[in-house]
Amino acid sequence: MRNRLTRGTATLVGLVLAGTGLGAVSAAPAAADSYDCPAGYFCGWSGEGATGSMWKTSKSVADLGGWDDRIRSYVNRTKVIACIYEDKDWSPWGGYFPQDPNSPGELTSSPTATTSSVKFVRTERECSQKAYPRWYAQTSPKAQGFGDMNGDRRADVLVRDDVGRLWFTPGNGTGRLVGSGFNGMNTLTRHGDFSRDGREDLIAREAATGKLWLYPGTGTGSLGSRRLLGSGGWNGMTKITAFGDLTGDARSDLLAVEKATGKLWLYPGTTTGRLGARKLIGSGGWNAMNALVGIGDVNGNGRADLYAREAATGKLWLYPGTTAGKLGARKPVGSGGWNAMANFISVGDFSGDGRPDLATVTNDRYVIDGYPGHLGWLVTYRGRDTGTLAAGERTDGEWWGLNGVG
Ligand SMILES: [Ca+2]
Ligand SMILES: [Ca+2]
Ligand SMILES: [Ca+2]
Ligand SMILES: [Ca+2]
Repeated sequence: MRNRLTRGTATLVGLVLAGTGLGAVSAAPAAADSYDCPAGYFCGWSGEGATGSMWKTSKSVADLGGWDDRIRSYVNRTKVIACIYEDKDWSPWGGYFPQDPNSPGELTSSPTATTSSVKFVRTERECSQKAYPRWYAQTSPKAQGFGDMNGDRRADVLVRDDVGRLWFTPGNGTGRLVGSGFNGMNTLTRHGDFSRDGREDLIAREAATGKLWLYPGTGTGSLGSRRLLGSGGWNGMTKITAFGDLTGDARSDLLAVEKATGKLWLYPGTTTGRLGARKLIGSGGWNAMNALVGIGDVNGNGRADLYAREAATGKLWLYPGTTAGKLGARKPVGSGGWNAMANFISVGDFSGDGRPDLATVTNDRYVIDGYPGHLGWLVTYRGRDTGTLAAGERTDGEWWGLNGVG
């Protein structure tokens, strides 16, 4: 999903698009000369409509030199995004336009020539910043047992970008590539250790096959060779959520809703790192919920608790895990408005007070100053000892252009 056109004008990309002459110009009908641009190149012409002399490059160029502010029409015949900047050195501040790959014959034309540098990237975010967002977390006084892939008691986030690369962000603003090809997965979830080595793992559902895969964490944020956790049929389930321990055997369990029945099932983690026979923990009605979050043990009874978002109302409910291995009477968390969240991230304690917290990323229903459209904000909620959350803090507006976080 491309976010560029739907983002509000208060965000960085919205502002720079508004300021660039190139952004207002759409692709023109084919001009014969645009076919002169070979596949694999970005080409610019001194005249509109691919007329005049042609400049071409297959590599990023920080300074167009003699071609600075001379390109009046261009085409992107590479297979990646060409960021076209008003300023030299790929500086986004003066304005830029992310040009997707063009088909032969397409081109973009403008009467003014403002291009000063060109950079090739895989994802639109990278025109202005890193492929991954900035994530910061404090060190927790105690290990939470989840949300921490490298075992430093600091909450981590896994980020999937638009081209399916997976980034490990350890909570100090940096990120590291730990995988690719994950766009074939339509569920990514993690909550503690399933493989029985004490290191947090990632669970993913493969869209094409309905298989469930375990990617064992290596304890550094990286992932080892995957192995099959569920041989098929998982496409009949929805909201697959690594959850934490509900059964009381200190092993992490998995939850999922059966689409056909709305039943909520628990798949217990076993001593061999597999999933045991499933148990019914919700007899129906769970299709009314459109997000589940394994938030951790928020009320301190040693059993994992669940947050669930009700689609019709946008309410978030706390379902406390009971010592009988079931879910107790629910109570509301906050007053609604949770449908403005695209992602819930169960990261554990990022605030450093020992209690699990919740991180969210907004969708375009998120309202700032009375106006919706503010997708891609990281909004963080500190956990309280009542199992509910403190007011959300708008933490960072640059969590856009991603394909999932967890
Ligand atoms: Ca960590
Ligand atoms: Ca593990
Ligand atoms: Ca609990
Ligand atoms: Ca906390």
